[in-house]
Amino acid sequence: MSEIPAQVSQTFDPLRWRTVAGFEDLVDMTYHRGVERTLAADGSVTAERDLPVVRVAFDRPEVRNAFRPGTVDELYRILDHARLTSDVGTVLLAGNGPSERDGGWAFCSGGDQRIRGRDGYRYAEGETADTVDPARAGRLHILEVQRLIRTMPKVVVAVVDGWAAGGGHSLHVVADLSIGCREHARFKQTDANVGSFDGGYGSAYLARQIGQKRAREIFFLAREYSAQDAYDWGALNEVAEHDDLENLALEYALTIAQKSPQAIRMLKFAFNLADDGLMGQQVFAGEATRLAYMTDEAVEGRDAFLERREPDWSPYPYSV
Ligand code: S0N
Repeated sequence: MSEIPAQVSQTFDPLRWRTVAGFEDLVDMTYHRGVERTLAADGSVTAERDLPVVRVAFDRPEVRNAFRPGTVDELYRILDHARLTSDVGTVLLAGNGPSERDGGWAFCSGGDQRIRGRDGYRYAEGETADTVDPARAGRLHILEVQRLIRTMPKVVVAVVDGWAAGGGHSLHVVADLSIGCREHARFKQTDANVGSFDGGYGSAYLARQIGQKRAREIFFLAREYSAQDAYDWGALNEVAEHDDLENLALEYALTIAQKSPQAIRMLKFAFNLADDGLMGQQVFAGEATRLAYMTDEAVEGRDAFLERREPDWSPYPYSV
């Protein structure tokens, strides 16, 4: 039986999660695996089973969950672990909160502006242009995270419980599904306010979702929008009351878990294909090749090579 984890967010129910082993060193993020625990009358845990879902959350509520390079490193590491965990089908991406200082809620407010230099982001506060590792400064590696979300064979759900601003807004856009809290979720694309611009998924893919005029308005005017606005425009799958948001996210994960993993994976990559160009085709085709390797026809090709003979394709028709 796993230990009941620490309370990482006001909306986090520790009884429904366990800390993922090997990630005890996280500083800016939290990472939990969903569990179903059975309790005795005295509250002790009598049984436990893993659920096919993980919760990945920004844990810098004092800066509205802004990310610095170390945050992005942790996020990438967690997502890659989730990608490789074969009994996890859904990844919930959230923000812990509220801020102890002012009670504000955030999903993520994008790049940490306090450590942005002319040559990119400092790895940590206090780092200078002389001490920064040039291999890390200026790396837009949040874009690597976006690509991982896009190509991982799992459903990524943005659970927006507060501000989604700047690069945080873009993460919600790139997620497969998004749900938002009626009371606290706020959307604002501040990139142009601070001289940054996500010219990829954050903008162009947003326009695919909600149309060119509205996407341009969101970037050019940087207004504040509610969860209901985002839902009405097709940028959000569902709006939930604050107390129901995590339940709804878990319900999504458990529903997805009832579907064929292969079908979900192929559908995700099929949805991506047209917008992702040749890279989208490559990801989709990679899965098709993996399936083809399971056929007798492909086995015949491999065996013929290994046995140094001509392949016999006669059992395999051109028309099916
Ligand atoms: C989120 C906002 C709207 C919330 O407003 P609210 O509720 O009034 O709170 P505040 O009082 O403003 O904030 C509370 C405290 O949190 C700090 N803070 C908030 N956001 C950030 C942030 N992004 N960086 C650092 N600190 C932040 C506030 O300063 C305050 O602390 P105190 O009281 O101590 O000052 C509002 O906070 C807001 O507008 N935030 C800024 C949002 C923003 O502009 N984000 C950056 C946008 N750009 C990116 O994200 C780029 C992302 C990226 O990496 C990228 C992607 C593609 C291509 C290039 C890049 C790249 O730049 O590298």
